[in-house]
Amino acid sequence: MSPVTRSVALVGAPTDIGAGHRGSSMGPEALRVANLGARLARRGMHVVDRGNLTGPLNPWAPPTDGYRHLDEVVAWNTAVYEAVYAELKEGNLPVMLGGDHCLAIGSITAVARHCREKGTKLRVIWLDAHADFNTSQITPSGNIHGMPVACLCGYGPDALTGLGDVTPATSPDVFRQIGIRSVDEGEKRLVHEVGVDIYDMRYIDEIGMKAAMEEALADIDANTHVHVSFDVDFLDPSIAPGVGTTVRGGPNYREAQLCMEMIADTGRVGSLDIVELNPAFDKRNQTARLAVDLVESLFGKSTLMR
Ligand code: NNH
Ligand code: MN
Ligand code: MN
Ligand code: MN
Repeated sequence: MSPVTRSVALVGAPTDIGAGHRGSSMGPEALRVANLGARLARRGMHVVDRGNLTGPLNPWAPPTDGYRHLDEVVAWNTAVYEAVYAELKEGNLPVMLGGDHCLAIGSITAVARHCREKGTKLRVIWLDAHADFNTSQITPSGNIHGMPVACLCGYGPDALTGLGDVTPATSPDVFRQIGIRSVDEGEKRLVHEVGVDIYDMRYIDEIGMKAAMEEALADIDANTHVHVSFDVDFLDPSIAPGVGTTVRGGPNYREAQLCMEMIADTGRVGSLDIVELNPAFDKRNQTARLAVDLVESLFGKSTLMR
């Protein structure tokens, strides 16, 4: 761990604008109730809670031209982009509290700009059951939370691919996707075509979380900024029921903890999204508490005795 105290800024984005279920708008408060800030402070970090961003309400409308709520998604992502960029500029480590996963378009566009300005290499560790690489042409739902990685790589509407200083904000080689087990048909063709590095559950089951993470983290060096985009549906639903889109066969607690500890060991984590937590599906805030526990591991809480 670096000797300097790290300043962490919590930025709430209470919206379910890109999701297929209502309720992830309550995610930021559930994470606060689960003591996210105090837990990180206990780890020796300086924590400031910036409160919540604001944006349009969810009109709960059907898709138009393959997108649900595109204008509102653009508004929320613009707010996230500006807030996350401002924190990075001040030298803080932004933790974006979603909200659904469409908000990663804004946060990662900001991180990508920061990396370009600093001359650092960007690595995005995408923890998710889903690849989130749909486009308006192939999406089965029109829900933009299924599209953020595609948008960040330039496959999406101009208003989302061009949020930042450069279009597109990133490229497929930046991403390492872990825990993937639900990919739509057209989406599967597209991720193969563009070459996204995917560590799916079949692969993790076969070689184990340790070997999979060693590969996924292999080329991180001292000049790398690691952004973790933590979709809580990454976790097995038996331990994390509080999400809108559960998919069986995800990492158990020990695998998820090891995954977080290994990312922490790189010492390069520079920004984080915690998304898709949906308190309307949760039981006694257990999924929020689990997410907080795992984020503590991501920031250096270790079970290691040697
Ligand atoms: N692939 C589906 C879609 O695009 C579901 C996406 N849902 C997610 N993604 N929770 O992480 O509609
Ligand atoms: Mn996702
Ligand atoms: Mn997901
Ligand atoms: Mn940085």
